[in-house]
Amino acid sequence: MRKLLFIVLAALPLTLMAGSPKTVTLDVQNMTCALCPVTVKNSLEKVAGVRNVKVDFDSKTATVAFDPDKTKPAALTKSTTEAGYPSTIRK
Ligand SMILES: [Cu+2]
Repeated sequence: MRKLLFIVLAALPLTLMAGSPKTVTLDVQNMTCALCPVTVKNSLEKVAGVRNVKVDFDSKTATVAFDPDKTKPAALTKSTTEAGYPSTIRK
């Protein structure tokens, strides 16, 4: 029991230190109607490590906050592309 407590306490700082989220903006193609952003958002939220997605239909962009330890921007563009919306990372 004591040992378990020690393990929990020892692991705590690691969780706190785990990569702070990064944010990228994607330029998304093929969004032609009001429902498209929903599909794009869903496809991005499926990716493990994604924390928050905001899709803007007017500017045809998706802003994605993600955990860099769990995923990378290439996985995000791949996911929207597979959903039918090729995207590129805005630099
Ligand atoms: Cu649509």
